[in-house]
This record gives sequence, structure tokens and C-alpha cells, in this order.
Amino acid sequence: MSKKDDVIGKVRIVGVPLDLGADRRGIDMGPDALRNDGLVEALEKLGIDVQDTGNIMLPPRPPKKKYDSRLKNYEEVIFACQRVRDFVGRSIADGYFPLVIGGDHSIAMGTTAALSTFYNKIGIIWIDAHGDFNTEDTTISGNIHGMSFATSCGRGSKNLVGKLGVRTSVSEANCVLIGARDLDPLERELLKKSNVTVFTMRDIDEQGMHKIMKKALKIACDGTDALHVSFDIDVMDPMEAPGVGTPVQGGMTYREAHLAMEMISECPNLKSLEVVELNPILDRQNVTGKLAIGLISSAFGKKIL
Ligand code: HAR
Ligand code: MN
Ligand code: MN
Ligand code: MN
Repeated sequence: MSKKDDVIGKVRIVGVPLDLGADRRGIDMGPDALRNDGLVEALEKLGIDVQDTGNIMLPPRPPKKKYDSRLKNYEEVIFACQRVRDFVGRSIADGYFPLVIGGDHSIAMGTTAALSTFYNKIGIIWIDAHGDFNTEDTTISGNIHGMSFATSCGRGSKNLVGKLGVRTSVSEANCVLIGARDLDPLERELLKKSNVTVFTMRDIDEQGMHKIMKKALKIACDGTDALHVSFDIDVMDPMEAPGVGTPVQGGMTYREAHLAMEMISECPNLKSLEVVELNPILDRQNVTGKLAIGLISSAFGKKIL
């Protein structure tokens, strides 16, 4: 396999053992499971210079709260996102490609906050069974991981958007959601009214992943100076990926997901990647962790031939 030309050169990894943006425990162990399953070795095998900076130190889990907030564990989630923002900013400044491994999907708010300060126009490809397009006003659960895409687009109250910096570099016209099949009623309305392009699982069924990705990459890469890919492992079909916090039937196949990542790797604008929501407690013989590592490898340029 040819190296250098088509493989990302230098990657810096950070783990974010956060599960306070979600309802279920276990996602906090995602980063270490990925390491245990050989993430660093897999990337080194591609010829990548990998720097694993370990996990972000988070304060201990607070005692079980009685929630009256629409933003559960607000302070803790913001703290984690600010650390992610710092990590991503430093990595880019040091010339490394940031790879953020979760943890629940709320951490994406930190990544996109950092990218917004470095690039003028960012495209986002959000690959997820869910929309994560709730705001404080539309959420049913109060779980912040269900709000991180909306926040990344600059939507919602100043509690999230304001706290993590302005998003003038993100225009919804350059944002794409792929693989959606589980949206809350108000979230669905908000998405429909937005300028985000949504490719549901039905769209993938009908058009095929190749066509969908061609469209998605055009939307997210044409006229932008950076592409961010936020990959929620629950986009996979639960038969392929049982180890996720919120499985939803009818997801992507192994090859559909790899094709998506392979096509993403060919976009020269690709500037950051995060992979979230792995729950090793619910996994079966590490299939989900290994799948995630394979997908990351594909995104970084691993080729079959
Ligand atoms: N829409 C639901 C909510 O807001 C579920 C969010 C889902 N979870 C994730 N994120 N795993 O993609 O609570
Ligand atoms: Mn998600
Ligand atoms: Mn999801
Ligand atoms: Mn299908």
C-alpha cells in the first residue's frame, strides 16, 4: 500500500471518558476499549505517526441528581467539552490531525468549537442513527448528547452555544446528517426547517451509499476549508455493532459504513474526526470496538487494494 500520499500523516488521539451527556453508563469506558482493541497499532500499521495523549481527566461522577433541568449534568458536560476544545485547538496548532474518541456524543460540541476558531468555513458530516438536533427547548430526555449537532450549527440557547464559543464558521448549508432513523417529534420539525441536508436510512436503501456519499461530500467540502466527521457508532445496525448506548434497528451494514469512510478519506479537506458512543459493557467479543477501529483506519486512508 502506498503511504504518505493518501494516508493522514500525524494523528493525535485523546479519549474522553464522559457518559454524563447520555442516560446509560458504560460509554465512559469506550476510549480504553478502543486502545485495548488495538487502535494505536492499527493506525501505526498504516504508517501514521500516532501520538496518544491518554484520556482527559474528568471530575468524579456527581451523586445521582434529581433532574429538574433540560440540560442534565450541564456543568460536567461543559467542562469536558472545554477540555476537548483545548485539545483539538492544540493539536491543530501543533500540526496533528485530532482524533477524539468518546465518550458520549456531547463532546462533539468541544471539537466543533475549536474548529470554528481555526477555519473560515467548516463542513460537517454527522453520521448517526439519531439527529442530535434537539435544543434545550425541544429535548424530551434532557440528555445533552442529543443536542450536540444543533449546538455545533449554532442553534439553541446561550447555555450551550454561548458557553462554547460562536459558530460563525459553520453554515448549515455545508452540514449533512447520514443514517438517521430515530428522531424526536420536535427535533424532526427543527431538522426539516433547517438547512442541514439529511440522508435517512431510507435514502441509503434507495440510492446506495456511493451516491449518498458523493452528494454528502459535495455539500460538506465544496467551498469549505475544513471537513469535520462526527461518527456515532450507533449508526451501524445493532447486529454489526451491539456495543452502543442507544441501538436502533435498521442501520448501516459493515460495507456501507466502510465505503462511507473510504470516500471520506479521499477528501483533502478532512481535518478532524471523532468516534463516539461505544459501550464496551454491551459489546459482544469486542466486535463493535474492532469495527470502530476498522472504520477509523478506512477514514485515514486504509485501502483494500
Ligand atoms: N433524541 C434522543 C434525545 O434527545 C436520543 C438521543 C440519542 N442519542 C445518541 N445520540 N446516542 O446520537 O435524548
Ligand atoms: Mn449521536
Ligand atoms: Mn446516536
Ligand atoms: Mn441497507
